[in-house]
Amino acid sequence: FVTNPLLRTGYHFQPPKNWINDPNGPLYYKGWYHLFYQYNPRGADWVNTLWAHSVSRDLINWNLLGLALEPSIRPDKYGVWSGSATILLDGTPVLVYTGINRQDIPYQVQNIAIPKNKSDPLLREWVKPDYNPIIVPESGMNVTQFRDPSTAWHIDGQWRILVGGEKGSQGQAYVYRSTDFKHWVRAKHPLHSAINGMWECLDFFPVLMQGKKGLDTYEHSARVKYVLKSSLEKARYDYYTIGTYDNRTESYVPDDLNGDYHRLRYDYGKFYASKTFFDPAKQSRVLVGWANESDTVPDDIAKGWSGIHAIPRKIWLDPGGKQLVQWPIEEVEQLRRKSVSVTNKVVKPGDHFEVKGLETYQADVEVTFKIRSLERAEPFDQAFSDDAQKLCRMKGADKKGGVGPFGLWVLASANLEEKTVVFFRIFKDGHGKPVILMCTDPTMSSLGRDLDKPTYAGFVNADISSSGQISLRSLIDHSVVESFGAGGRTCIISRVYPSIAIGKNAHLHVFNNGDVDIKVSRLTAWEMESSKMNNSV
Ligand code: DQQ
Repeated sequence: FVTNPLLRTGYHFQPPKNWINDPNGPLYYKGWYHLFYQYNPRGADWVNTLWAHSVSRDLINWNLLGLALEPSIRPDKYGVWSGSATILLDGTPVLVYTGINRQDIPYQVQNIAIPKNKSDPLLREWVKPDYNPIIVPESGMNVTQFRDPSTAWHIDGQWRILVGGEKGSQGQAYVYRSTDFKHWVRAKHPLHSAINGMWECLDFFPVLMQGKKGLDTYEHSARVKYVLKSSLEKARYDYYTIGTYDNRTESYVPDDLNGDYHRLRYDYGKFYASKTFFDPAKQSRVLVGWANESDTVPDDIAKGWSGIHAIPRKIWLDPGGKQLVQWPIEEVEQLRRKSVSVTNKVVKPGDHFEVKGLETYQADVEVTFKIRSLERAEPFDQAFSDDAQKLCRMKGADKKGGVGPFGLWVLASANLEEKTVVFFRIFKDGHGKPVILMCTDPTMSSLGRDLDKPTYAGFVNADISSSGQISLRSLIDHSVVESFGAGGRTCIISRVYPSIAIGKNAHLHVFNNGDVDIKVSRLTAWEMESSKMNNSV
C-alpha cells in the first residue's frame, strides 16, 4: 500500500521522484524564491547527495530547474552536502556548501559557488571558482564532523560564517571571518559549544524583540535577540536557543543558561536540517525544513520517492522573548477551496463528531476549543517536565483524562480502525497552573506493518487560564499531518501511511476523551487544491 500514489503529497514540496533531504541555500532573487535541496538523482535512498534546484514565485507553487551543484571539482568529488546562501553587499547571491573530497572517509571542506550569469533571475548555472576550497579543517579537528556552513553575516567590514563541528562530545559552532569572502580565518573561540554531539546545519539569525517583521542576517542593534539552531545528529531534532551575540568577542550566550539542555525545538515531530532565510519581499524570516519518511528503505525504493519539505513557516519572537512562534506562510491559503464550518458545538465527555461535506485527505483545518473550567485537570507529575513525548506515550489519545484529551482524528477510516490523533491534554501543576500538552499520536494511523509510529509531543506555552481557549491548525496532506498549537507556539509534523483511510476514504472528526465538556467555538476545514510542484519554467 505504501506505493499507492495517493500517499504522495499534494501541496507539501517534493520532486517528481527519488530521495531528498535537507533544504539548502533558500534565497530570494529578482522576484523568485530559490530552493536547493539534497537530492539523489539515481534513487530513493541516501547516497552522497548533490543539490537540486527549484524556483517559485510564492514558496508554494514550484518549478523544477534540475541540478544546481554536482560533484565536479576535487574538493567536492565525492559529495555536495548541505550549505547556505548569502546575498553579498552588491546583491550577488553566493552558495557556500560542504564538499566531500575523499572516497575512503567523508572528509569535509567548505566550498563556494557563484552565479554564472547574475542577470538570470533563475540562477540556472553556478560556477565554482578555482580558489576552492575556501575553508578546510585544521589539524586536531574532526574532519568527518565539519560541515554545513551557515548564511554569512556582515558587521564592521567583516563577513562571518558558521561551520558546525564536534570536539569530544561537544557540538561546536566554529566562526570564520573574511573581508573578501575568499580568504577565511577561524576566530579563536567557537561562537558557542555545548555537550550534545555533532551540530549539523547551524542557523544563526537576529529577531526583533517586538513584532513579526523579519530581519536580514546583518541587522545588528540593541533591539534584537539572536537565535542559534543546531540539528543534533544523534537526536535528529532541530533545537534552538535565544540569546545575545557580541561581535567583538564573537560569542553567543543563550538567555537561559541551561537552554542547550532545555531543548526548545522548532517542531516536536519529524522535522530536521531546517534553515531560515530573510524574505525581503515580505520582510519576514521564513523557515524551511525536511520531514523524512516513516516507512522502510525498501518501501521507499519500491515507491520511488522519499522525503518532503514542511510548508514554509514565517517565524518571529514570541512577545515573552522565551520562544519563537511559527505560522504557515499565508500563500498556502491560496490553495483553500471548498470549506465547511462548525460553530459553538459542545462535545461531551467520550463523544466525537464527524466534519462532513468535504474531502479531508488534502485539507487545512483550523479550530478553536473553549474550555469552561480547568477544575478537573489531572495533576501534573513534574518528573515529565522535560519529556513531553514520554508523557504522551503513556497517556495516548485513547487514555481517558480530565480536561482532554480533546482534538482531531485526521486521516480516519470509516470504521475508525485507522486514525491519526492530534490533541491537547491539560494538567494542573502543584500551584494550580495549567500545563498544556500537545500530541500527535499515530499509533493507530495505519494497519500496515513495518512503519515507524512514534508519538510526538511538546508542551504549549499559552495562557489558557484567562482566555479559556486554545487553537489548533492541521495541514493534512495524504501522508503528512503538520499541526500548529496555540497559534504556532508548538508545532508537530508527522508522516503517516494509512492503508484504508486513503483519498476519499479519509475522514475528519473532533473528539473529546476527557471528563468535562469541550466546546468547539469555531472550526473551519478547507479542501486544499494541489500546488504546482514540478512545473517547467
Ligand atoms: N545531511 C547532509 C549533511 C548534513 C546532513 C548530507 C543533515 O551535510 O549534515 O546529505 O541531514
